[in-house]
Amino acid sequence: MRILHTSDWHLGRLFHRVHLTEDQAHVLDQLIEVARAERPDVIVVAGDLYDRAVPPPQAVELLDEVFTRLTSELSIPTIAIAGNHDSAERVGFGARLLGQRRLHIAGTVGQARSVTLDDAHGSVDFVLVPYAAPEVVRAICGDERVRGHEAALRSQLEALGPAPSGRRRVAIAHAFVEGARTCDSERPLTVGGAGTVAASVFEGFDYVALGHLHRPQDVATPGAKARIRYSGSLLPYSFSEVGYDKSVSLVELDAAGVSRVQEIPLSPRRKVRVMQGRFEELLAGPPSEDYLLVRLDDREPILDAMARLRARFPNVLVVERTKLGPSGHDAREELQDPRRIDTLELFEQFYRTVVAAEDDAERELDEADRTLVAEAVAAAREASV
Ligand SMILES: [Mn+2]
Repeated sequence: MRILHTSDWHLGRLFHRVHLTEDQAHVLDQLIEVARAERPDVIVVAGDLYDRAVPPPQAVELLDEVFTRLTSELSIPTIAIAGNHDSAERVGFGARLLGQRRLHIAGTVGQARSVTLDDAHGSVDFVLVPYAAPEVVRAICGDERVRGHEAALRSQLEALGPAPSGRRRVAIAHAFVEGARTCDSERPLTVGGAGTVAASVFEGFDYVALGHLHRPQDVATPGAKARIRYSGSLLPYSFSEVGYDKSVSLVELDAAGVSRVQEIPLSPRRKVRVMQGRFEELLAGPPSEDYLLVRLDDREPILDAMARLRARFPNVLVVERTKLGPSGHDAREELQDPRRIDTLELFEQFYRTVVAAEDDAERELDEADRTLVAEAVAAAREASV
C-alpha cells in the first residue's frame, strides 16, 4: 500500500496581507503530478484544508479543482479530515455523497469512521479522526472524562470500536504530539497551554498520518510499532520556516508495517527569504521577486524605506530595523500585522480565563497592559525568527 501523505494546505491564507492562492495552486499542480507519476493507492490530507472557517471563494474553487482531479481524473481514492483552522460542518458538507465517489471526508466528530482499502497483503483500515476541541468531543461523545486534547482523541478512537485483528491500521489525525517541533505559522490549540497528546494514544497503529505542525518530521516513538509522522505544510507560512523545504511524504506499507518513507520536495512559486544589510547595499544587489523580510542595519532614519525597496524587490513584506529600539518604526509595523494581533487576543483570552476565578480582579487588560504585552510579543517574535 502506497500512501501519499500531505496536510496543512491552508487554502485562502494571507501571508502579511498577500493572497497566496496562486502560490498554492502552483504547488498543488506539483502534488497532482507526483500523484500521476507515482500512482499511490491513496492520498491522505491530514487537516487544515482551509486557513479559516469561512474561506474565500477562490480557495473553495481551488480545493474543488484539486479533489476532482485526484479522484475523478486520476481515480485515486482521497481521504481528508478537518483541522483546527477548518469549519468541521462546512468541510464535512456532502461527505456521504462524496464518499461514494471515493472522496472520503470527515469534518465533524460524527463523521469520524474507518475506510478500508485492500492491497496484495490484505486490508488496511484508515481511521479518520477530524480535529475537534475537547468540549465538542465531550458533548458529542457524551464522555464526561474528556478534559483535554489527549482524552478527546482517545475518546474519538474508542468510539470507533475495537480494531479488527490481523489488519494493518493507519490513523489520520490533526494534533500536536509530544516531542514534535513547532514553528511560527501554527495556531496554538489551547489558550495558555500546549494542547499536546502522548504518542501512546496511537498504540496499535502501523502509521499515523498527522497534520497541524508545519515542518515535515517523524515523531520519535522508541520501542513503539507505529510510525508517527507530520508531512508538513504545503508552503512556508511564516518567516520562521526559512530554510525548511516543504514536501509531501510517500509512505510504503508492506505486510509488516511501514517499510519506506520518501520526502518528495515541492518547489514554491516564490521563495520566502530574510535579507539583511545596509539599505544602499541591498538596493545595489540583484533584484528578486521572493517574499522578503528585510532587516536594515542602518542607524540613521530612512525615508520611505518600504516603497524604495519594493521598486527593486516587489514582494518585500516586512521591513525591520536591527539598530533601533523596540519603540522604533518596526515595532509599530509589528502591531499592525494581523497575526501578531491574534497573539494579543489569545493572551487576552488567557488573561480572562486566569482571572475569572478571582472575584475582585480586573477582568480586562487596560491600555497600558495591552501595550506592554504587545511589545513583549513583538520582541519575542523578533528574537525567535
Ligand atoms: Mn496548520
